[in-house]
Amino acid sequence: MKINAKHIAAFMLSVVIGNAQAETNWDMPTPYGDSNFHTANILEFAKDVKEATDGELNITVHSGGSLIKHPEIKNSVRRGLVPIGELIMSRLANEDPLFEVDSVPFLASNYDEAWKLYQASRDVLAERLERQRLKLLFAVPWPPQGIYTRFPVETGEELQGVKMRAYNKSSERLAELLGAVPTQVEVPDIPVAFGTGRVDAMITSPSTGANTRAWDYLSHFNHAQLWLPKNMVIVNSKAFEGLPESTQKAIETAAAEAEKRGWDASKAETDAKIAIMEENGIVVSEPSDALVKRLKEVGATMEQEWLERAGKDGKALIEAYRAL
Ligand code: PCA
Repeated sequence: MKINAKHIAAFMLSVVIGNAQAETNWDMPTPYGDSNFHTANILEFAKDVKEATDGELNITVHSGGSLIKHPEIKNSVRRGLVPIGELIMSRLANEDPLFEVDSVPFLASNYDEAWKLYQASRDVLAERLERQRLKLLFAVPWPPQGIYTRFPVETGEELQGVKMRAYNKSSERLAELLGAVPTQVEVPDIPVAFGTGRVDAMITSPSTGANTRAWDYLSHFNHAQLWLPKNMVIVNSKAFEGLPESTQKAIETAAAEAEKRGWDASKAETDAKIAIMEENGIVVSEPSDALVKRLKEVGATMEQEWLERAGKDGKALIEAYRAL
């Protein structure tokens, strides 16, 4: 066969079309801002996937709830509106209490315990997600949660009647049991919520405290180390299975690396962000014996309530965790 211009044109066209078909673009909504370590980790994950697939899968991260607001992210991934997204696991507490096991006070309040709890719960959580055709790619904890106020907290009594910002069911219930008045506020809305007087205190990590410039509206941080809630990255199973096998593998490898990198980054955050808060005038303190006692009482009530909600699967999960 003689190669002529027509053949070459047809070949060029097939190359262009071939490339266009091989290249997949994914939009990925995340709830937290660019200065957050979770977002930085996810940007790196997206970069790793792109590199490993030679640009065949290009994930564009839309941080800070800019594409889809936090409360909608899970269902958007489930419905296939977007193929992949990040959210805090405990946000799914209303559909299944197992998703908030990482937010039961003092059940796992340091990194070693949090890792064990994750090991004990990962499979069952992945399986619950798979029932909704969602694949769990990786999960990374926030630093331990503490209490931010405009006054010192010595016994917990001081929190009576205080309007307290919460972000999941556990932070809401903890506030309630301490006699405070909880209000759900997403991280990007924190400065306005304080500015307009909707809230006067909050439960969150040193990370989110520093990222939202807590010193502009608060003065004290109590490093109570209540729990370490996790963010997770989920992908629509159908979208995942529609990818070539090599791309699926590349995602899984990048996810495993992101998980490890994320846990390390989270550990480094605690001290780094506490130092930034101190530099900016926040008074950081460890909880007094009286406060520990009060928080442990409230924690015991919440663990009991959680066990009642989570039934025998919850009991089995706790037993698996304690056996590790
Ligand atoms: N930051 C997020 C979740 C937990 C945390 O440390 C928040 O405050 O909403």
